[in-house]
Amino acid sequence: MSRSEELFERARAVLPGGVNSPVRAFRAVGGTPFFVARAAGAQLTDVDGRTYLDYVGSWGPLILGHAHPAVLDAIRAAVERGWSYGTPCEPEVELAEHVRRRMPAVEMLRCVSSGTEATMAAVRLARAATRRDAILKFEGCYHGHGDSFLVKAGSGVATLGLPDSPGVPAVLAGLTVTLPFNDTPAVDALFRRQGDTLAAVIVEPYVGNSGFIAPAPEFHTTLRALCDRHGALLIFDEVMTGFRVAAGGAQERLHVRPDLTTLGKIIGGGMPVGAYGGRADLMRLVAPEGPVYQAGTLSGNPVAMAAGLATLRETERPGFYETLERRTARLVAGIANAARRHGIAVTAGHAGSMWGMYFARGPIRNFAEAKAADTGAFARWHRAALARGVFLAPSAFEAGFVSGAHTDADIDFTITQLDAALGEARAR
Ligand code: HOZ
Repeated sequence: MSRSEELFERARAVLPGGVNSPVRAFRAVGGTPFFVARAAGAQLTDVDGRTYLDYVGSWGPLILGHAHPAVLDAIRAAVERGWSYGTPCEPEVELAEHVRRRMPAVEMLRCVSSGTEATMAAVRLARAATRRDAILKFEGCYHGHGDSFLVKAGSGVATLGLPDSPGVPAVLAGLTVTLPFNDTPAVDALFRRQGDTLAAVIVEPYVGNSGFIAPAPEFHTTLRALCDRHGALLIFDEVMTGFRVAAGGAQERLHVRPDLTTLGKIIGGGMPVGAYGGRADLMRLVAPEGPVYQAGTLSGNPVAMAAGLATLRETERPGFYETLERRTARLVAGIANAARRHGIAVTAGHAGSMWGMYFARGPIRNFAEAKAADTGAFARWHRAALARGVFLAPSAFEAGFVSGAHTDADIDFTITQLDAALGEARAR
C-alpha cells in the first residue's frame, strides 16, 4: 500500500469522502488521490516521492507556479509582522488600488476569504440595490456553494452528477433562473418575459467549471445591453478568469464593463482570499457605509494580502501574459494534433492560460454539450497522464491552468506524455 493510499484510508474515517473539497477525491477519474508533500515551480511531489507536472495550480490561484520566490519572500516578511490583526492594514488598500488600476470597473473593493463569500455578497448587494429578488445564472456555471448557486451548477456538482443540492430551500432555489450559456435568444426571451424582476445576471465570462467554454462573440455584450435596458445588474464572476485570461481579466479581454465583479484565486496568490467590487455607488451600499451587511474576521488578512499583491505585481512583468498565452496555445494545439493522429475526436480551447479539452467532436457551447462529451475517455486519459507524471484536474468539468513556471520544455514534455496517454486511453 502506498503512503497516499494509507493516508486516504485514514482520511476517509475523519473527513467526508476523505477530502475537504469534493473533486479532489478523484471519484470521476478513479484511483486514489495522491497526497502532496511539497510543491515548487510547476511541480508537485507526493508523499511517495513521485513528481507531477501540475496543470491544476491549486485550481487557479498559482499563476506564478508553486512557492514562487517573490511571493514566498512577501509571505515570510508579512508573517514576521504578525499574521492576523482584525484591524485595517496598508496592504488591503494597496491591493484594492492595484485591482482598480487593472480593472477600472472595480471602483471599490471589499475583500473576503473565498470566492463563495464573494459571490454570495455580490448577489445580496445586487438584490438590495435593485430591490428585486430573482437572479439569472447559466447552466454549468459554478459560483461557489452558496444556496442560490447550487442550481444546475458545474464543478463538483457536475463532476459527481449530483442533483441540485438537498438543504437548499426550494423558495430560495426558485429565485434562481437558469438558462444555457451562450443562448442569446433564450436570454432575450427571458428578459422580455421577466427582465424587470431580475436583480442580476451572474456569469462566468469564460466558463471554467464545466470544462472550458468560451463565450460566443455577442453573448456578453447582449447581456450588458439587456441588463441596462431592464435595470438588472451584470455580475462577472471572475474568480477564475480575473488576472488569468488577461492582465485586466475577462472584462478587459471581452471589452465588457460589469456592474459588479467577484474575484478570488489569483488575488490571494494561493492564500484564502476572495473579493467583490464594482461601481462605487453600489459598493457604498455595503456596511458600514450603507445598510447591506457583510463582515469577516479574516477579511483583508495581512499575510493573504501580501501574497496576493506580490503575485499581482509579478504578473506585471513585460510579456508575462503573452508568454503564458503562447505556451498555452502550443499545449492545446499539441493535444489537438495528437488526438487527430490517434483518430480521437476532441475539442480543445483556451483563453490566456486557462484551457480545457473535451472528448467530443464539438463545438462545445454549453453545459448540455459538455455533459455529452465522453467522460469515460477523459477518466482513462487522466489516469494514463497521471501515471506519466502529468497532473490534470481530476474531472472533465474543470478547466486547466498553465503557470509562469511552466517552461517551453515542460510544454514539450507534456505534449509527448499526453499524446502517449491518448493512445493508452484509446487502447483500453
Ligand atoms: N470547486 C473547485 C474548482 N472549481 C475545486 C476546489 C478544490 O477542490 O480545491
